[in-house]
Amino acid sequence: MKPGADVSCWRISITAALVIAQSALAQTNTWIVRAPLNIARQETGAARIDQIAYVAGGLVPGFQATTTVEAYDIEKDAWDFVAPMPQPRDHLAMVALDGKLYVIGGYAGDAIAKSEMFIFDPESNRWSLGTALPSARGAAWAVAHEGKIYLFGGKNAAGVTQQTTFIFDPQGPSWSQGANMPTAREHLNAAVVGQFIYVIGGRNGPSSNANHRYNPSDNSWTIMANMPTARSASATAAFGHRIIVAGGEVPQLFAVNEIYDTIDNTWSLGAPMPVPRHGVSAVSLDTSILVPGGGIIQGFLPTTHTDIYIPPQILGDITGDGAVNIDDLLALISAWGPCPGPPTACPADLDDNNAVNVDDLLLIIANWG
Ligand SMILES: [Ca+2]
Ligand SMILES: [Ca+2]
Repeated sequence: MKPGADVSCWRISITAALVIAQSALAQTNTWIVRAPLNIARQETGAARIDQIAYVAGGLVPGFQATTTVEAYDIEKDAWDFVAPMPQPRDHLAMVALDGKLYVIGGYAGDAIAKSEMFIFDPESNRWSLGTALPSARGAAWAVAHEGKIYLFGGKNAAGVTQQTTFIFDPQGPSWSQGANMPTAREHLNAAVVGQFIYVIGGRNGPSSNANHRYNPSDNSWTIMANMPTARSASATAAFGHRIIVAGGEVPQLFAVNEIYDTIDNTWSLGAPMPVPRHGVSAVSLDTSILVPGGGIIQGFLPTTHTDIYIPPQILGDITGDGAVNIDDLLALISAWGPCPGPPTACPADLDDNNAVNVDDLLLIIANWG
């Protein structure tokens, strides 16, 4: 290998990153239509492994629960089917952990909570049976965090809304119980930011505006700033240190998109959903949030419509991934010097003085995180 070959490679990848960043930054706080699902569905589960986002189960036309699973190639903007689940499920909880998908609980078109766990291995395109929940749950929500799965709330097999926190350790494999949520909720959402899990919205009859922070390290709950608009079954995903909560239902279908800043403990408004939906599981991509399908009226009317939301830019985030970190520092260094001028964009010029210099470096440092 010639000396300097690595450097030129590095330059090419940084240039590619900047091109992506420029196209992303050209339109932030916006929704963009993506390839539709093959099957209209709502009350799904969704999760991402590497460059593939998966959408499993849900209610499909005819009010049937489905076994089907669709895989979205993020780079190609294309959907394809993978092996179906062993049993139909809607209102399921789903996470990705260590390269596998975990489907937990849910209904089977009957609104009666189930306890089974199904595990999908993308390498073999096969599903297997995991460790069942200690108690059946439907319309619960699960997240993966530091090698474990946390499942919050939902309804039990008798249809009673729960306050429970169940914790799955795949090393056991075993379920244990954590501290109860401050309030019982189903059709709720949760997202992980840093060391905390934020459990937001949901309902127990009327919708809730609760925003409760769970600390897995000491099994404690903290009540955070309420979501401005009480909603359930929203499209919810973490993006850097912010959490996007878009759409939802009860007592109506909502288009509102509210963004929670976990650092400031404040909420702000994002661009509303152009196609308002509920019962939709969102997936964080690198510079956007994928929102596949969902219900387009309150209650039941599933769609194939899929879009992405690009959150508002935060100062210092040149690469558009929602965080200010080493990627942004590298982008700044590669763009160092005078801006090329129109029509070439200069996203690393954070203070808009037509040069990428120490002022911009200081802005990155000031907004680090
Ligand atoms: Ca960044
Ligand atoms: Ca500048």
